[in-house]
Amino acid sequence: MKYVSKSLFCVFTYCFMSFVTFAAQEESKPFEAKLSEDGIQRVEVIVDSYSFDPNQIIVVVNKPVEITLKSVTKIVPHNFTLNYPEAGLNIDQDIVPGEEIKITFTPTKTGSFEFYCNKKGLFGSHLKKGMKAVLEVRG
Ligand SMILES: [Cu+2]
Repeated sequence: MKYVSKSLFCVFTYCFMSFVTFAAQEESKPFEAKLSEDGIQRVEVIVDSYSFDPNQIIVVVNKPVEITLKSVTKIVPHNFTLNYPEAGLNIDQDIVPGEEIKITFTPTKTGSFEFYCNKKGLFGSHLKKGMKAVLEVRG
């Protein structure tokens, strides 16, 4: 009997750990920005607690990018920080709950650049809760 309960405990632990690992893996949702006739690459991003959707934005280097940030939260303020001045990326923009704002910039280097929310709640930073994403600049 003791053996059985120990086995059950192991199975339970294994299932639980698998679930934790699965939950921790963030699904990548790549999105290629659309190049408009006016030469601007546009993309819409849904800002929620605690995510950016899409969380992987693909753009082309040396062409202006316009990101529309749509907050879908009612109370929680968020932020968009993209800080790589050497690549033409230098944004620190707060996003009021429920509002929609546009940010524009022109990436001057190729590479993968992380952006995130710099807000902190009672239980830690939004970044630690996974509120980050990637801007991929291609040649
Ligand atoms: Cu946030």
